[in-house]
Amino acid sequence: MAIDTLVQKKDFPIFNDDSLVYLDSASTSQKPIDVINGLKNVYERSNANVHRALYNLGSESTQMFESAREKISSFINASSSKEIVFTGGTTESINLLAYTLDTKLEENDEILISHMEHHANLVPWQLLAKRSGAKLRYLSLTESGELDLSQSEKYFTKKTKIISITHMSNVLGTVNPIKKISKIAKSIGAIFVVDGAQSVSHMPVDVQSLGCDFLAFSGHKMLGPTGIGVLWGALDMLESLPPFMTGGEMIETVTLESSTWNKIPYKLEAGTSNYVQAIGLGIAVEYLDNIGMKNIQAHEKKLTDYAKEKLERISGLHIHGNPSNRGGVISFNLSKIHPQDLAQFLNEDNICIRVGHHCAQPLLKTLDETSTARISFYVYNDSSDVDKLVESIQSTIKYF
Ligand code: C6P
Repeated sequence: MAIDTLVQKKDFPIFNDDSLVYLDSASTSQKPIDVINGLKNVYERSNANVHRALYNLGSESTQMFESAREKISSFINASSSKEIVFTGGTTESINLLAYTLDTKLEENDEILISHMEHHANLVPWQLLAKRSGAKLRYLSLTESGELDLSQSEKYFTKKTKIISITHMSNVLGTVNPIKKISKIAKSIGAIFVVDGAQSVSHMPVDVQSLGCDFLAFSGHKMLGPTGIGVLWGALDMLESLPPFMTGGEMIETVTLESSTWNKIPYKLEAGTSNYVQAIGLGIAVEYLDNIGMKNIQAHEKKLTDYAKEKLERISGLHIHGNPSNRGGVISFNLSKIHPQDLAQFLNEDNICIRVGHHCAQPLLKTLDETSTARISFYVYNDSSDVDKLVESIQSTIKYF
């Protein structure tokens, strides 16, 4: 049975080229015209720096910026829009934490992450461990590509001060049991950071129900512009952080000798924010809300099941991982064709997939691969995209 898109493709100008098969939304999503026009409107009609300009344009842009913060806050069910810190994206959000949480660490404390983390949720913690003398530990994975929590008492101990885990793997598609880990983190008094780069865009995410302390995500993966992302934190947690970057807006008073800090979230938003992009992200969130995150999750599940079934029938094709809870991502290898060659052949048919290590080299090592091919779905994909992919893979195999 054919699976239709969840949106009108004509909402997305990039699909004016109707031969385009875009299967790389885990990398970045395409943008609806509402978001594109929203950015244009701000620049054409309301542009002025936020929180500074005491003229009408300035109040207008400030109001739009703060209203975007409100929309994003309710999108993830934060308790208050003060809990939304605008950053450049997931990478910046996690780096902000890794630079400011050092105050909570002592030598021989432990930071716990996993083998499935993206480099953005791995390298910052490696550096923090080096700076603080803390030990970085890794949860390993089961055969099916899920977190191995079978020996949790060995990993979650009194020494564990920070836990940082991805909500959804960008390689295997595994959706991790965040609520369960939150409970364990609370029981040992550890701070729990969730990398939501692949989840906030694809499923309902409610920070209060997840029970974590921090959540990082990127606007460009959820129909929004590049250059904007969010660090959500429980208010008391954010308030306990020292400043990250310093400069304009994050201060309350400055003298030649010393400075005092602005309130949260502004204390963590030094300099001119990417306010136009934040407004664009507010529009994207409205667009997603109108579709409904539950519908998006269900749509991607249907497409993923459909694709898995068709891909599994291709001889010599191996899908990595078989998690019980998988989002809209599938990674695979062909026995006789390098992923890079495959991507080049698919490109001839205007089919976009990602190949490589997906910024998760340790995970690729556990898979015993240096590169995989990866497809990922979003609201504008349908089953004809999968059919075209499968056809193109089959003709690539024939060519080789
Ligand atoms: N993954 C992918 O193709 P930024 O680049 O800051 O927006 O997001 C970083 C990031 C962090 N965590 C996870 C789980 C991610 O998937 C990503 C981005 C893209 O898989 C680009 S490498």
